[in-house]
Parts: sequence; structure tokens; C-alpha cells
Amino acid sequence: MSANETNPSEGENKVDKRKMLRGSRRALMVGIAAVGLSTLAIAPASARDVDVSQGDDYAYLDQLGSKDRVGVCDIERDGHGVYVKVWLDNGYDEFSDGNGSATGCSTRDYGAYSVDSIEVCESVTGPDWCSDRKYS
Ligand SMILES: [Ca+2]
Ligand SMILES: [Ca+2]
Repeated sequence: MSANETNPSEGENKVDKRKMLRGSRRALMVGIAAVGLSTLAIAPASARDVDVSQGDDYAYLDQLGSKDRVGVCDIERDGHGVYVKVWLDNGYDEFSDGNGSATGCSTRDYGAYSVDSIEVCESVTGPDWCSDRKYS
């Protein structure tokens, strides 16, 4: 028997191990593919560059490259108006969800990368309720 010769039963074991390895590698690939898909599915929601919320009411900033878009959304049907404060590189702006809690948000466009920070507020009696101010 030379050193290279292997005992037949040992060879079978090796084949079995290789098959098992191939099987687990396939399972791993399937797992990676599934993770890839779920990341894709989540991507649209995480495209917001800045998100602020006050209860369910919220505002957001999308840096679209050619322009900055700010949106404000009144979600709660509580009779409180909802507006967004927009700090720009050279100025300040403020606007509200024009149709209140009815479906649809209001948006305004600004120059590319000109929005510095946003904050969402709802108008109440006394000091308005506002979110934290968030920076882009
Ligand atoms: Ca509200
Ligand atoms: Ca609305």
C-alpha cells in the first residue's frame, strides 16, 4: 500500500462530507439572496435624508441631487395644523400641510443641498409642540 492510497471507506466519507458542504453552501447562498431582497424592499423607506416626527405627524427632507424637497404630513385627525420649519443655508422658510389631515402631504422644493435642518410642529394653544431639529 503506497502512502497515497486511501482506504475505500475513508474515501466515501470524504465524498459524503463534500456533498454536505455543498448543501450547506447552497443554503448560505439562498440566505444571502434573501437578505439582499429584504434590503431592496426596505430601501425606498430609508431614502429619506432627514425625518422628523411629532406623534404621527411628520416632515422630511429628500436630497434629490438637483434639488432639495421638503414635505410635511398631517396624519393625526386632531384638528391641529401641522407645519415644518426649514432652515436654509441663507434663510428660513415655514409651510404647513395645506389640506390638513386629508390624504396627501405638502412639499416645497429648494436649491440642491441648501436645506440645513428641519423641524416639524403642530399648532396648539400655547407653545406649539415640535420635534427635535434635525440636520442634513
Ligand atoms: Ca397632530
Ligand atoms: Ca395632508
